[in-house]
Amino acid sequence: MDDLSNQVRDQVPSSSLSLSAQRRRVGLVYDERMCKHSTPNHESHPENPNRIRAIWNKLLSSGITHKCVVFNAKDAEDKYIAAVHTSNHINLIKTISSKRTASQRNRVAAKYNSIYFNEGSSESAYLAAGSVLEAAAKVAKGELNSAFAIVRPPGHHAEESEPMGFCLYNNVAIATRFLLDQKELGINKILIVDWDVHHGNGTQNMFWKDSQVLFFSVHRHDNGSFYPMGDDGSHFMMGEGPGLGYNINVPWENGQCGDADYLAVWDHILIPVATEFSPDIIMISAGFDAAIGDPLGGCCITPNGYSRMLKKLMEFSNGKVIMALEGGYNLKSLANSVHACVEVLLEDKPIAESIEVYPFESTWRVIKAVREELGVYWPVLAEKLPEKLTSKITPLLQIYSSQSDEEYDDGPNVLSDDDVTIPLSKLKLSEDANDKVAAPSSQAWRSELSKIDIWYASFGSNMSESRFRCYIEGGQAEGMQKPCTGAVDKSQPKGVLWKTVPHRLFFGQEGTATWGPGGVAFLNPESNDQEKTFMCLYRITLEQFNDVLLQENVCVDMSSFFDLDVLERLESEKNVSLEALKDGWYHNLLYLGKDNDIPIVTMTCTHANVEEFKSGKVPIRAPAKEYEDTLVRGLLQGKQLSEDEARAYIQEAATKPL
Ligand code: Q9C
Ligand code: ZN
Repeated sequence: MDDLSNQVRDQVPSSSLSLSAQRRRVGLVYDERMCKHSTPNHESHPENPNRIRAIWNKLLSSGITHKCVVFNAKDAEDKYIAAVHTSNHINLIKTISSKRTASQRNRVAAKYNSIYFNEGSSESAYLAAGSVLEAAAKVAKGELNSAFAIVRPPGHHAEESEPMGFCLYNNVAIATRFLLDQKELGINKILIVDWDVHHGNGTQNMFWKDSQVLFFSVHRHDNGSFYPMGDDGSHFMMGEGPGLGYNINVPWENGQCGDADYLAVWDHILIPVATEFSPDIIMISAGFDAAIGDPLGGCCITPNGYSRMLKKLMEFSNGKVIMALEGGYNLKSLANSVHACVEVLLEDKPIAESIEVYPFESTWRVIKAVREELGVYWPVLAEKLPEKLTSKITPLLQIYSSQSDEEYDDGPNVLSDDDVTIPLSKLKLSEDANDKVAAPSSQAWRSELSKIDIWYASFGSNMSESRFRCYIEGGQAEGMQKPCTGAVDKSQPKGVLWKTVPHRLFFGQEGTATWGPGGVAFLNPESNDQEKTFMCLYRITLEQFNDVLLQENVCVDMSSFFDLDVLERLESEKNVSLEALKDGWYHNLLYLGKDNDIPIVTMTCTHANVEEFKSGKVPIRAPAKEYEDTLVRGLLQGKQLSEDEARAYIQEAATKPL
């Protein structure tokens, strides 16, 4: 633990209290010792110590820790762990670090599903469980209003008698059982909300027959083919005996679910049931692997989405909420999401409105199915949802299999391509869905930027016009992993123009999900008179350009955009790197002059990225065949080069040293 955090350890934040007497007391537990659990030979693994470090650094650097009550972890006592785990299991976790050699530990780990152990595993596991328990006890006693336990290893897959899915002890289950067993706390009903992208199988089983614990899990199920595989996460699993009806699963059919989908589940399942159940306290199994950009989840909840989901839960139990970290493997996205949640717990900032998006059709199908099954036990779910509501959908053009669990790379969202495009207009849409992408007040920048035209200069697959138009109109080209949502303003480009620029075209990166092994196109932001790159310019509004940028880059935080200030800076400085999009590979804006007094702008990697390519840190690589073909097609359509010339042009860009 570092100095900064010690300043606020166990202190009432006095300065802030005097400013606003009603500030809520929000606990934060973090302890560097939970970083000791890691893979034995430093093999890379998504569940690694940097996860909680990234969160803690983000909270420290934002200054938010000073508004919270920070406390250190302590070991969970065996007697509390024993209330949900067998003594064999406790024995395994307790002794795994001290009593065995690395190879013995590996052999034990291999007996379990998705588990590793090292010499620090026991200590971390005890601290993770102890932290959640301590946080829960403090909230239950009223010492804190709410708390966030930044812990690892995670817990919700851990079963009574076995570790599983990166989880050793079931931290949330241990704390939940503790709260119910300490009768003097007066807690009789606990709602567990598990929003990790994976089903909380361990927690479900531990409270299967228990009516004091309402376990609610929303997760990818993909018909039983998503981790942890099988039927446990289906909505037919509703509990047993006295616990019947107190287990609610919302199983997604596929990935891609985002804010609109989750909030629809909140509005039409979770919140009505929670109102009826009226919990004394809420535990959140807060995994952030359904967050945008997560390499395992394939879903896209934004920090704002998490804020709104959490806010709705704070209306219950007088806001007594304990959040415990579970999954979440994109460090940026993870840290931003946790930060957004802590802000909500503190209640000192209104939650931003966001653009209105509708759930997928499959989301309504799942919601209806869950309501139908659970309506037997929760009458509020038995009513039929109005057609008017469920017809508001965003089309899911192609159900794609998730990025496989093996694929831990959170690489860029690159251009993908083909000319076989399904335009949004050809899709079966309800009347509403087509014309209703509302632009509420928080999107006020749109009207201003819609008045400015710029030339968007493309050099990659976007040179192919039909492909580029997916980003404007929405739609999906064959071979694309997912449809583009398009821009809010779907009007056609006002002009197309070809130009060459004195910049180096090159191809790099290992590969992409869409194209397999092979590089994608970049433009060296440094100009060089010896070089010549063909560019296809589209005249679009600055508002549309922002929507293209968002689709091209992994966007985690939508707080800043390419606005008029940026445009002004760009004209004088030639280069502006957009911080808000810095996770993407195309967030560096490059000014390429004017045509007809309209600025020409492209997006590429940064100078720093070019250095990484030069040093070999990121590989230079020729494009995959399909990707090359698309570029060639664009050049031919634009009548810039013959096929042979186009191939030679790509060949040279792909092979000449940087
Ligand atoms: N082929 C949590 O998010 N995937 N656990 C294993 C094996 C395991 C995720 C894939 C995913 C576990 C807490
Ligand atoms: Zn997970």
